[in-house]
Amino acid sequence: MLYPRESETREVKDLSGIWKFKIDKGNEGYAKKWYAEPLSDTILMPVPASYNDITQDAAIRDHIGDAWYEKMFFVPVSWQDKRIILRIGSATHHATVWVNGEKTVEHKGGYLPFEADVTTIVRAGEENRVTVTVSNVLDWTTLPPGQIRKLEDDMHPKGYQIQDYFHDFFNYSGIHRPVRLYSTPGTYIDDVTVTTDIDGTDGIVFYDVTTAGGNPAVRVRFLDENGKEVAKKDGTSGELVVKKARLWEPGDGYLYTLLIETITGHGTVEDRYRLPIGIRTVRVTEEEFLINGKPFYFKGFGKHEDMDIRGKGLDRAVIVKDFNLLKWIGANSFRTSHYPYSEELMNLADREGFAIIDESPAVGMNSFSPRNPYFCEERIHDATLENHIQVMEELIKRDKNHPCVVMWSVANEAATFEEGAEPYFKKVAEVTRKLDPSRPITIVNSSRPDQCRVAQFFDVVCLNRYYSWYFDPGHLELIEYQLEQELKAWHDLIGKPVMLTEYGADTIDGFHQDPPVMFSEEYQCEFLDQYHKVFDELDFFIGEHVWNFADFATKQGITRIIGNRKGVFTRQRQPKAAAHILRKRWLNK
Ligand code: GCB
Repeated sequence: MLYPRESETREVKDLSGIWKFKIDKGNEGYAKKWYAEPLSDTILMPVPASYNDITQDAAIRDHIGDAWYEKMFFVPVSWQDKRIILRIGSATHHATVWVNGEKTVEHKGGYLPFEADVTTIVRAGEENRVTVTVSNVLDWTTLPPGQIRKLEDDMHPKGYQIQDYFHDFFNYSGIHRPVRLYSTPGTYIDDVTVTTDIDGTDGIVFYDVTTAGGNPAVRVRFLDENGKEVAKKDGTSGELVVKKARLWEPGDGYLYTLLIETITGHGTVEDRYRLPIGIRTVRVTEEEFLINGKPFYFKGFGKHEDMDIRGKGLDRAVIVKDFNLLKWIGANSFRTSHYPYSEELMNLADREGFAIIDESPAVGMNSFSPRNPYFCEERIHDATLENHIQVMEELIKRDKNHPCVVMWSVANEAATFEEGAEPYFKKVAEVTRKLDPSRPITIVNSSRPDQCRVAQFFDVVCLNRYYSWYFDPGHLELIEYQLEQELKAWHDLIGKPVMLTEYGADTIDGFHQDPPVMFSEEYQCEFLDQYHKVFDELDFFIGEHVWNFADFATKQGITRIIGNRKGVFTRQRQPKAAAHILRKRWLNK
């Protein structure tokens, strides 16, 4: 799926801004056809943003159900003869979109884009109305899963219900990424898939373009960063050879441009699209993760899209600041825990040269108890698997051409020790590999090595471990002993490289205790040092992602002190003491 980019033949109009908004308290909007007329009794709401923290109203923050958005917009007169697409970067978790009262698209899944062809619905040169309904309800088929639970005891008023979800971040909702209109010619470039290889000093670029709305001839040109043409070819697919290619690598995000053109019978260019391309390879051996044939060691974090006020809404100031902090601290990579991040962020990661483990929103799939399994008819079942496959398809369709994506993660901390998890993840792994044979795949695991039933389907063992936090809290002296044993056991059993995708300790900035005590800055520092001692001894160990980059919002609960505080930075991006420890380590590693 192409990211909307302007060109000589395409225009983009951003509908971000202040929209009208209301929550549907009585769950009556669909039945009463709120989309048919302009919405009434609305408040103002920024787009993109989560709606939860924008007002002073706890009922809006904690609303379960539909929220309605509306915006009036003009379609430029010059688009009269164009194909016109309405595209939503993401709406969390389920959206229905109407234009001028007509239903155009529905989408399930809160973290991926979707679009509708509105050519025949919008009126160029006149005012049009877009209405978007966003639901934040999770069930056993959604990723992440959840359930609405009625509390029907005498402690709760009649009809009282809550939404359970099993992931550790706040269920922010709303239109989280930009809403855009874009135009293309009637015959247009629909998609392109690019993979790259290296042959000596040459870069090899394989491309495959699909067009729609006609059967035009296709021409591609390959340009370097100065706009100089370094290769070209005619045809919808083929191989380009770039002599003495400058490779994309972590820390040096060099990007070429694949300029794709469709040509009509008369030789005129009809459509034109420019795709940034990094030439690089990724391979995994039994002990190493190789980028461009060189061993790569992951230094970085599990992150979140999360910030005061805007919640999970895209904020360019925040993402640029985060990249600056990542560079400052000496990180070279991160994981999009626990869902696909914005396309705008992915574009920046290409440019800034960060390696990304790109994760699906399959999180919170861990067991209630061994006797109450998660992978069973009542919970994670065939319909969940079907949706999981659909999400992997959409994710790979969106992110397949990003050089920054070096590995797909199909899930975080699922109950991989359960019997039902085995066929489930075997299938997810098979499909993911087929969708993209060019990248390694992983599942982020928290099971014990002798109990996990799925690690063999994946290329890298990614582990989340909390020794001296959730296990033996306060016993920093046990980390070395416990961790070393476990990491070796994983490698002996699976014979694949191992990395830690989470290790961390909640730390309230400004709390000090020496000798270290849990929640103090000293504890976080000592905790990390102990883990690092072990990492540095193991040949098959390929990386460290601290949990988490920054403090982030969670649902309320007795173990969360206004959110999860395992950040190395505060939620406002100020460094805790541990940031300096990591900086010293990573800049020298
Ligand atoms: C985990 C989860 C992550 C949590 C973290 C924690 O294992 O993968 O989503 O936030 O632990 O802090 O408990």
